[in-house]
Amino acid sequence: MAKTPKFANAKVFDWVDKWNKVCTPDKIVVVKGTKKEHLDICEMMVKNGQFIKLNAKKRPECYLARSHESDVARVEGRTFICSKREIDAGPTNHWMDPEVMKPLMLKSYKGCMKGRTMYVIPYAMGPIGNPITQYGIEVTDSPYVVVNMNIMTRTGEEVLKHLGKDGDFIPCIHSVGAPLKKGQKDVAWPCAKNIEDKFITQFPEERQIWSFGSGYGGNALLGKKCFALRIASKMAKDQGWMAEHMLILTLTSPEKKQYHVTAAFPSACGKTNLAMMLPKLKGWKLQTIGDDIAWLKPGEDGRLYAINPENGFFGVAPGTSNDSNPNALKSCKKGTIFTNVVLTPDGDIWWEDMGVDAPKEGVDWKGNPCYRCVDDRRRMGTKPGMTKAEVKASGYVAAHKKSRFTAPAENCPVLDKAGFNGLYNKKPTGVPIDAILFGGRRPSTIPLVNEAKSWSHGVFLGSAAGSEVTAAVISDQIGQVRRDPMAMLPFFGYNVCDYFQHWLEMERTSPDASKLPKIYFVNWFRKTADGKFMWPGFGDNSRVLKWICQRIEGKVQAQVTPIGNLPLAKDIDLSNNEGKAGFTVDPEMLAKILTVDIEGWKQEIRTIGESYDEYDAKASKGSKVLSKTARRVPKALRDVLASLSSALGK
Ligand code: GTP
Ligand code: SPV
Ligand code: MN
Repeated sequence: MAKTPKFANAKVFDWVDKWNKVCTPDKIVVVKGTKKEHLDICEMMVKNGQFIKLNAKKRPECYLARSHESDVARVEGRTFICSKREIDAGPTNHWMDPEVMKPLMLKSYKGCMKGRTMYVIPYAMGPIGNPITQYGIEVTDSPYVVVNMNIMTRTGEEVLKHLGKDGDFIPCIHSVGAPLKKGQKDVAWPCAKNIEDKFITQFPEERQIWSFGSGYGGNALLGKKCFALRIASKMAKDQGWMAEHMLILTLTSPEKKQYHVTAAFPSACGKTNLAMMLPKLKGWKLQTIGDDIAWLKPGEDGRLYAINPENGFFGVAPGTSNDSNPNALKSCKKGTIFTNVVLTPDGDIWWEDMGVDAPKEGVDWKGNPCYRCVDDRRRMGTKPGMTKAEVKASGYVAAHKKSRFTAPAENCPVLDKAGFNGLYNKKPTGVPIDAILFGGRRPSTIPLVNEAKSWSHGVFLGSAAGSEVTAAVISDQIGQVRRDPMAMLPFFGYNVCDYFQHWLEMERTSPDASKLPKIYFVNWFRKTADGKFMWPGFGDNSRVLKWICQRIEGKVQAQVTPIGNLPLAKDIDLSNNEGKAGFTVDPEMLAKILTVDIEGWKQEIRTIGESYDEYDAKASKGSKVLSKTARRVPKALRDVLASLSSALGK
């Protein structure tokens, strides 16, 4: 057995020592967080066949990993909130009694690191020393996790130094769940192959994270969804702040006025794209602070101040192109880890809709050869000579649909360095937020942008966020809206009804509620009957951001409607970035996405009500000992729904 190293912090020692005894690794390495150590681990993984080093001229210090076919995304069905009482996990989470879960998982962890190295990763969520920042220790047997955590969080000795003797942190344990026998050769992507053997477990009251069996993304990089959203949302609820699935951006007007905006869109609905967008409007500048998670704390002045707790971008690869998101592509130029994309013969990477020609042949995400289509330079098939139609019909993609890049934030050409470092006016407060956006993929009904009439109306709009189900997801639910309140559905660390109440409380407990951010609901995804996007999206979304800034300044009027305040079409700036007219959106189309679809909204109200009813029904199940009212969708939200319903008429 390996000897547990010394740590100045007794709680760190106890955590590492406990898992050393349970998991019995061959060796323990405490991650220092230096660049040399990072590259040494990457090179070791190359030797072991777990990484492919990319062409150093084209992609310096970049590597490609191919995951096991069973381990390509978060596993929501195996994600558990283990609060003591089921009611505290709420109607949207999988719950298990911690007294049952712990022994069960301990059985899996027993001897699980045999033949492997146990890494101890001290990490910070946020700039080290910032008052909003929190700390974690992740014990893991995955070098892939170590190098991804090095990019996604601030890791290493500095964190241990900051923790000192008694600094607090969130203890995390992770194992891929694949011990090695003596002399057994490792595989390229070790993990538990059966889905039932995977566990992504949060203990919100004890503030611990136990993960087993998966090596992928949010399942394994425990600082991200497990800590920064599930555990942090519970901490935030207890302590009066907010942990949200939101990007943070800084927008500067031609008059040099700065605005800070956060936006919560469900997974794969455009956060990374909006966070790094190139505005199409002359004189407007956009900078990135974060692309996935925001922690917001109320200041004494009543404003909400935000930091991005992360240090890198774990972005969706397919669709990222020079047209859609040039800044994301530039962020991947060096020091990036790619997972499940195509390897080109010259040691570079490629994916569908990257906006560049596919190589004549390459290696797909499964490690099999793939070939450029004969009639489409931007698509690949499994055999030479295939046509685009043949490939489309087979459903084949050469890069996995959920393939991702792990890129250092510092690579982003438009990073707002001060904001990213948690500074505002040189003080470590985080940045004051002017507007909060909610959104999702809504092919019908939901207008381009809708301004909430009040904070509680905004909370209502957030609670009703969601995306329409497309054929790619669940075929028998096509056209239905899957509600994803505040884009947090997979990430609530506690009861969703209490979470709604917490949002409402932010206004009630604010020292000056008039200073809270204005709330908007945006929808870039309206479609025509024949399935075409009605709004160009991407850089053109700057036109919507400008309108929002003008509303904040009180510079433009709005159409006051029952559902909220919508722009007058004339107030959406349609000039291009040379300041000339040139933007092509059909005026009829624009008018349509700026109009209240009365019939659509009646249907909308019905289904929002149904989602509330479902939370209520499940929330009161097994809650005999508790006050039921505290566990139901707050009355304030029901009131908004009722008044909207009567305003629209039957
Ligand atoms: P997670 O990292 O999973 O949380 O996703 P995300 O919210 O960061 O989504 P991302 O920005 O990676 O976008 C996902 C997909 O949405 C990509 O395929 C984009 O091309 C597409 N997308 C993003 N913005 C727009 C837009 O304004 N219009 C349209 N039509 N598509 C968009
Ligand atoms: C998401 O699914 O919202 C992601 C990817 O950002 S993961 O980190 O895997 O959760
Ligand atoms: Mn995300």
